[in-house]
Amino acid sequence: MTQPYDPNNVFARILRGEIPCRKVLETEHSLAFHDIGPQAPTHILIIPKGAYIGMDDFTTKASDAEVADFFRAVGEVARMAELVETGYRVLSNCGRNAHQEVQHLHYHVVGGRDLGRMLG
Ligand code: DGP
Repeated sequence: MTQPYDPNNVFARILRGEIPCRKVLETEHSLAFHDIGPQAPTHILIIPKGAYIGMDDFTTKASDAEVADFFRAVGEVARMAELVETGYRVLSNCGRNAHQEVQHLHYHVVGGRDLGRMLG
């Protein structure tokens, strides 16, 4: 059984303005801000404004407009951070095996240095 969405998770609190963040981009359905513990010179998180834990509920419950807005925001953040020419990594940890820490869907956009190879 999947867990219910916790409205008091840290990203829900950022969305409500209860916790500050260093905002990068805000769109109708998405918010992007700097990660609190950057793993590279650029480390930005993109989240949907809706209450989605991971890719499963996002892709089954969100509207087409929310999904399109979110993925466009991911691309726009990479452009805004000037990562397109040098390259960058996009990843999302979903669930227990991926060690998802915050239970609100988020994509990491990481770049600004050589990130090494991943998955072989
Ligand atoms: P993950 O393991 O994929 O669930 O990563 C969660 C990320 O969220 C992690 O890189 C650190 C970041 N994070 C946790 N709490 C906060 C916070 O209060 N503010 C910001 N900006 N980032 C946070």
